[in-house]
Amino acid sequence: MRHRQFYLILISFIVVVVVLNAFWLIKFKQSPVKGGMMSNTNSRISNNQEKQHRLIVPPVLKPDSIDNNNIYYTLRAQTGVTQLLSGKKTKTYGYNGSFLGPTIRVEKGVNIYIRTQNHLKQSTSFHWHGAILPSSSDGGPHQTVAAGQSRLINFKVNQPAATLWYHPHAVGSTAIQVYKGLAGFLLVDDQNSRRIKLPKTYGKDDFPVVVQDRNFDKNNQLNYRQAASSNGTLGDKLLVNGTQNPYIETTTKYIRLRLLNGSNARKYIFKLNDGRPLYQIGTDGGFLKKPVPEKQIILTPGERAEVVVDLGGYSQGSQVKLKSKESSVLTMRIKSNRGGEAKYPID
Ligand SMILES: [Cu+2]
Repeated sequence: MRHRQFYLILISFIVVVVVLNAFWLIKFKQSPVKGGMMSNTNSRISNNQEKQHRLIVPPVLKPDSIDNNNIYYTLRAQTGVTQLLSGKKTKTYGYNGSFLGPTIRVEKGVNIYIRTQNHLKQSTSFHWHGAILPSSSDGGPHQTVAAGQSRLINFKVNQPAATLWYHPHAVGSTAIQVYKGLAGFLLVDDQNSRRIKLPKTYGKDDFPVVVQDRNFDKNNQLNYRQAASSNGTLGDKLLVNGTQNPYIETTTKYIRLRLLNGSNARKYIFKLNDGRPLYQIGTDGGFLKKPVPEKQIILTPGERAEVVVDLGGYSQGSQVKLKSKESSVLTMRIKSNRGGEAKYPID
């Protein structure tokens, strides 16, 4: 009798385990988001068919004051609500606004002071990704600013022109805080970047382009814990500067895109939809000596690449798309493609 009971319990246990396993296997296979290790590049992004929206260009942060070579800024991490998708707004984080942050634009050689303020209900840090600076100012995992507190950071900009970015880097909360919207561009200019014959009118022929995949729940909320995967958190919707399926209207022959992979785990393979080359002019560290035509440019999270798109060969009224695999990243609607210049190498 005892033996029979034991076997009954054992068999029920095995049945439960088998059923649960089968359930997870089916769910696992169907989910585009948690598709395992390979999904970092292969899982699909599904919002190509959404209505196109004009690309949001983050504003350039105005200094609080300038005194000789010292420039003072205030950067505030805060909560907000943002219209990211159609329908319900999304609860988000942002710097000096509800989502992402303003572009901080500095000249090599200046001394910058940034009053970093944490208006979140949790600690955060302010990390300057790619900047060459003293570790005491870098906002690494151990240099957090507690909720409600602020901290003045200072460093001298001491590197060549480059596209850098800032984001939180507090231990244990970096991924979720970036996911909710904390990220912004830090652009360094120098004599070279001012003199060089490349597109450089911000928001007109020179665009910051941060590419981020996100997973929204049915209430349009960013539910990181639900989306999180130990293989790297992926999303099935693509946001570019917080814009779904964005376009720009171009009015010059050359367009410069400062591509930043601001995603948690996804790798992008950028290319033009008609196979024409992208001219890479910069990497994470700044300008290349000369432009390099590339059929595709791969960026993993955190990486940047500056490219120039030559629109000279297209007819007015046509459009060209920057894509990653089958996903549309940015549509360029060509209003006019005369004027503007792009010359290299740097002499
Ligand atoms: Cu970083």
